[in-house]
Parts: sequence; structure tokens; C-alpha cells
Amino acid sequence: MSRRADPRILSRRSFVWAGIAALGTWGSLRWLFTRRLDGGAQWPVRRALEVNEGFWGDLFSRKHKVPEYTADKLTPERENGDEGLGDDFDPTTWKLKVDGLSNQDGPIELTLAELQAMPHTEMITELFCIEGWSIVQKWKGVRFVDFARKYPPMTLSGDPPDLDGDLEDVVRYVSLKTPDEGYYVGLDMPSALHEQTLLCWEMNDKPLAMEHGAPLRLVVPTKYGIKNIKRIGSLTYTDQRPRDFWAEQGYDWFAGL
Ligand SMILES: Nc1nc2c(c(=O)[nH]1)N[C@H]1C(S)=C(S)[C@@H](COP(=O)(O)O)O[C@H]1N2
Ligand SMILES: [Mo]
Repeated sequence: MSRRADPRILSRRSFVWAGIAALGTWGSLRWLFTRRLDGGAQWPVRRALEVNEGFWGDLFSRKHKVPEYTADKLTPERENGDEGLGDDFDPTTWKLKVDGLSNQDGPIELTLAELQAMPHTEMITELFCIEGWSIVQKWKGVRFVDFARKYPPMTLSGDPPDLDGDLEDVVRYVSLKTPDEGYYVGLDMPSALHEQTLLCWEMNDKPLAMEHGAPLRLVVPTKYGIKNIKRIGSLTYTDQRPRDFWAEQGYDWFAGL
């Protein structure tokens, strides 16, 4: 299929419009007006005032970072949501199933030790629950983008992906599910590859507790809490928009802040 006829170009455009539409939702407006003051204006407003042709592109790009905090801003831990976290689970035999890799090598399985051996990072970010509260927590894990460099997603051409480029050739989504498939999240590839998206095994300097998603959870602070799936069992790169637990209950599929 020629590039010009590629329906994905159209759907990328509708992705941008979906994002713009999402900005108009009440949740986004509330988020906008609760941002901390920074340089005299709430920072998204300040950003909007810096009018330039790249504004919309930048807003939805991987370069748009959410604030990170220092340890004095940490708030008490809070637990919410236990879908897919049934008792019938043994973290000691857990492995992460990964599928949709660029090398076409069927699914692989990774141990926590293998993930922890990768270069990892820490960040203190705010998690916004769609119910209207938020918490500031410290996370440790591997950046999704670093994971994806080591375990690259499929491409349409079959060539190795260029994760720093425009992603036109890369499959569009990541599907994440709990081992029992009781909770599942779909992520668009630009959000997955955002530098603040982490696969985490530590929260507030402690190994993840079971109720927070041991042994591995997603932390994606550019999205509402619902996308921050706990206890990841499988990770699949795919060009089909994945099922998403809360989207099926009527919430916005992208659930971006
Ligand atoms: N497996 C699973 N992950 C989940 C949920 C869930 O019900 N099941 N709830 C989500 C919601 S709505 C929120 S706000 C966060 C809360 O994370 P915490 O309990 O670690 O604070 O987890 C998210 N991840
Ligand atoms: Mo939530």
C-alpha cells in the first residue's frame, strides 16, 4: 500500500483531533486550573501563551513533560482499584509476557531480575484519579522507551523501528493486561514512548506492595490513574486499538490529562 493511501495517516489526524476534543472535557479543564503556579501563570496556560506554530504538535508530543517534584512534596500513599488483582497469584513465579516484537520471534517471557538489570530511573510525579483526587509518589523502574529499544515493537515495513522518528512505520498501540486479564489497558504508542512512562517495581523506595501492583506496574503520569495498570502480566505491541477496561465503561480511551 502506498504511503499516500495509508489509512493510518488519517487516523493519526483524528488522534490529534481526539486530543483537542479531550482538552475541552471537564476533567481537563479542572486539571488545567489546578496546576501549580509557575512563572505567574498556570503552566499549561503559560505554554499556550507562548504561541508558536509547534504548539499543538508539542502539546501532544513526547516532549510535553508533566511536572516532577522533590521528596518534600510526597503525599500519603493511597490505594485504589483492585480489578485483576485476585488472590490466585504467585509473584515469585511471575514473568512478563511480551509479544508483537519487531523480530517476529513469537512471545518472550522476562523475569523481574531481567527487567531490573536494565538501566532504570526514579521520578516523583502526581497520579490523578478520575474520581477527583491525586497523590504525589516516588517511582522506580525502567523507562518504557528504553524497554522498547531493547525489545522493539513491530513495524509495518518489517524494518527495525525508528523510535525517535515520527513513528509512521511503528504499530500504533501497546496492550497491557493483568495475568488473569481482569484489568486491561490500551496505550497509544507516543504515550507509551513518552520519557515519563515507566514500568515500575518500586514505590516510595520500597518494593511494590501487592495492592500497588507487585511485581510490575505501569506509571504513566501523562494519563489518568486508570491507565496506570497494576500487576502487568502481558505487554503486546499491536496495530489494533487494544481493549481497555475503563473505555468499555464509557471513559475516554486516551484518558490523557
Ligand atoms: N490492575 C489494576 N490496576 C489499576 C486499577 C485496577 O483496578 N486494577 N485501578 C487504577 C486506578 S483507577 C488508579 S487511580 C490507580 C491507583 O493506584 P494505587 O492503588 O497504587 O494508588 O491504579 C490503577 N491501576
Ligand atoms: Mo483511579
